[in-house]
Parts: sequence; structure tokens; C-alpha cells
Amino acid sequence: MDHHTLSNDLFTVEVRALGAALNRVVAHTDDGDVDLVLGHAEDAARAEGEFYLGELVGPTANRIEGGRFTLDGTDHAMAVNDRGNTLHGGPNGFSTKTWDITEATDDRVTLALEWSDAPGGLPGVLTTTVTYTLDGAELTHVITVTTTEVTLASPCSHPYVNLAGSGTILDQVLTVRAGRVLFTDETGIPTGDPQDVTGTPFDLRGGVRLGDAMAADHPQVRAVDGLDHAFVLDAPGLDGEPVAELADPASGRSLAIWTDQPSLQVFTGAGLQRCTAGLHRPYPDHAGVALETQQFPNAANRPDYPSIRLEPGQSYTSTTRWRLSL
Ligand code: FUC
Repeated sequence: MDHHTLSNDLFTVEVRALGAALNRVVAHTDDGDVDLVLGHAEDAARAEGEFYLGELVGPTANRIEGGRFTLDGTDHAMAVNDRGNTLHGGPNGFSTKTWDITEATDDRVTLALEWSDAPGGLPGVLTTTVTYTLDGAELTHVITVTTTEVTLASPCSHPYVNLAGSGTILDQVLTVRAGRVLFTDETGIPTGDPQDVTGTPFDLRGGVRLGDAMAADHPQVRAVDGLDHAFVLDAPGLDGEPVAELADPASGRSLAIWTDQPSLQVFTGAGLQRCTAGLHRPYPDHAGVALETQQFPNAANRPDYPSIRLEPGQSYTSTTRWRLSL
């Protein structure tokens, strides 16, 4: 099986075996069907893509500086694929693999992958599962990882949302309940302690039109033509206030997100015009905003960040829930 489709009266959700990717979330609205996430029309385009559209990235999401880290006194080097760093597990990462679909019903699909790195890279054989569940207007994914050796694990889902279904996300309003953000160097590696967002374009707590945040005259914004930063969530959790919300004032559609992960990487899609094999069309620049619920970037090398160490007998889990309003 190369894909599976979940469906109910409100949504059709397509998950690809390649990259365990959330390839389509189609809303059945009064105005017809609307694609709410970016995806690829063909697996071949996905295999060549550079944007990880909807993919399950790992085993270490985001960047590891130089691909290098030390675990229990032993140095390890993963393959690098982004300005000298390992991004999203590197060129051999989870998203490049065809996963096994192990459970598939109308409202649930589970995919599984056994993965190991090149010698000297990330230790252990990692067994990972991801389950996507559609329940009414809620779409949840749960990731689990176990290992045969002490290792690092921090996979995450990499969906790009555009509630308008086409065009750009500039007019959509993003709220992120995060009082701190990680600023980065020119290769995307956090430079230090989380910074207070107060008085900066990174203060999204009250809801900000993305086009306004992306146009701000701030060196961290200009360096990446928008946002490409990890927000340190004030109150991660699967209940209570959502950690983030995206709203499209024109259509009235919105998305609320809950997660147990400590950070949300917001990437406003600079360069997406290079993605010429999108679902129905070449995408314009900023065609979607990636909302990645994850561990801190470069946690592998930062003892002061939450640990992503995983030992045999333990299980890493990560849960994120979306609620869509049409
Ligand atoms: C996000 C960003 C990266 C990269 C990727 C496609 O995870 O942090 O910069 O461009 O998406």
C-alpha cells in the first residue's frame, strides 16, 4: 500500500507511505473542497523535494550543529545536508523512507519504520510508529520511538498549512502562546538562551497577520525572509488553551493546535516557489506556514535544553492534536 485515506463527512485525509507524510487534508465546505495543507501530486516529486511537505522528519527533527554530538563520551557524526548541519535526520532520514502501513481504517492509520544510521552516526536500531486519527474535526498524530542502544530521538511532523487553500499565507493570522523564542545564526542553529519576545515581531501571543510579522525590520526576520524559528511554548499540553491558532479571516476557517512538545517551529515558507510539483500547481513563495511541534533545535549539543536522549526500555512519545473549524 503506498497510501491510505481517512474520511468522514467533513474531511478527507491522505497519508503517504513515503515519508509517512500527511499529504492532503481536504475540507468539504459549502464552497466545495479546499486543500488545507501543502502536498505533492506524485511520490516522485516528494522524493526529490527539499521542503518536507507533511513528512514525518527524524530521527532528530530540526538541526544538529555540524551533524556532530557526543553521547556518553563517544563522538558521533551524522551526514550533513543543510549548510554544514544535519537537518531533519539528514539525507538518510525518516522522511526519505517508505514506511509500512500496519493498521488502516476509515478514521485511523498507523505507519511503522525500522531505521538505523551509517556506522559512526546515530547509534541503535530505532523502531518508530506514527498514528494519525481523524475524529470529527480533530486530527491527531502520535509518534512513538524505541531503541536498541542509547541514542537521540526527536522526530516530528512537518505540515504546511494554508487555510485559504491557495495563494499565500500572508493574510492569515497566527497566534502562538510563547513568551520566548530561539534566535539563530546564519545556518539556523540557536545562538543561546531563549529570548523574550516582548516588543519584537516574534510576539505572536495576541495574534498577528503573518504578512506583517514577515515584513518586520528585525535582523532575525530579514535573515530568513520571514519566520523560521522555534517558539518556546508557555504551556504545552493536550488540554486547556491551544498552544497556537491559525485563522483565515477571509474564509472564516481556523486551526487550533495542542501539543505535549516544548516548542513550535514556525517556518513561513520562504523559497516554496521552488516547489513546482505541488498538489495541483506550482506553489507561490510563502504558499504555506509550517507548524512543527518539536523538541528544541540542536538539543543534541545543548545540555541546557530539554534532553532528547532515549535509552533501551524507554519509549519516546509525541502527541499533537489539531482542531479545524470550517
Ligand atoms: C523548516 C525550517 C528549515 C527548512 C525546512 C524545509 O523545518 O526550519 O529552515 O527550510 O523547514
